[in-house]
Amino acid sequence: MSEFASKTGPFLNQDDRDRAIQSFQRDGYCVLPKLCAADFCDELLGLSLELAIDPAPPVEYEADTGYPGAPASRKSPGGKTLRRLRAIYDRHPLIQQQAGHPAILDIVSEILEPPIAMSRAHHNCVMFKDPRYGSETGWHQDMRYWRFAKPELITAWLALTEAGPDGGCLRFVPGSHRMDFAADRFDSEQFFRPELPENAELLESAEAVPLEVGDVVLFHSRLLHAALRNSADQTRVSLIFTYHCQNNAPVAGTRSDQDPVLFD
Ligand SMILES: O=C(O)CCC(=O)C(=O)O
Repeated sequence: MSEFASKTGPFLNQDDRDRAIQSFQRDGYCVLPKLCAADFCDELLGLSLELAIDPAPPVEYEADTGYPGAPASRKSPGGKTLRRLRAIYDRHPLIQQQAGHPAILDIVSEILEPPIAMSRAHHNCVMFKDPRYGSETGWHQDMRYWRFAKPELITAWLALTEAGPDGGCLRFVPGSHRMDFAADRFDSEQFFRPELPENAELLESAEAVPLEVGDVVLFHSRLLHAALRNSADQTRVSLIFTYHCQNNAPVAGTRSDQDPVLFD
């Protein structure tokens, strides 16, 4: 697994930074353990839970996902269990602080080409996964839903609660960001078809990536990833942003085409 020690400060030391970048380039993801301080994560978690009470739109409920394990409709038991508080960047300055985390921008700038932008259209959310009604997310590449000039984006996922193997942690297929897949290896909803023998063989190399509070995982928009349901006893909460080069523009008129946040 791509994991290495980090300092508690906002910047990584040179060795950890180099190893993070190497891991990312090889595997398509890297974990930055304890990148965010515990008290900062506490504040972000408190704020997220507060915003989740009678949440202002845009939001996504479990019933809206249509994923395995999701309630059938918003009217079904658990149907209005919150899955995503969307457009989170513009909701609070504390959240903006995390989006502009200097170590994340530094690593992303090294992998992509600066200056960097953050997409308001994709992720840009607090994601919840409830133990009772939280659904499973099948194998997919985020890039199959996004439209940019180049398929080169990086997502930063901060754990605000523990996300262990029982808690629906992310699973990745290392190196899949460098592979090309024929369209028929995905279903009509753009999920990778686990029943195909060539897909099943590749999925055997998948790694579960448990995170503790304050850990950040960076992953490539072409990386195959998935997450099971949450069978732990607490809701999983994470704060998620996606970055790209400012010169890698969203395709006009698509869902990706929203004014990004620009970082100098
Ligand atoms: O937590 C999950 O179920 C995975 C979510 C995910 O992969 C995504 O939103 O792209």
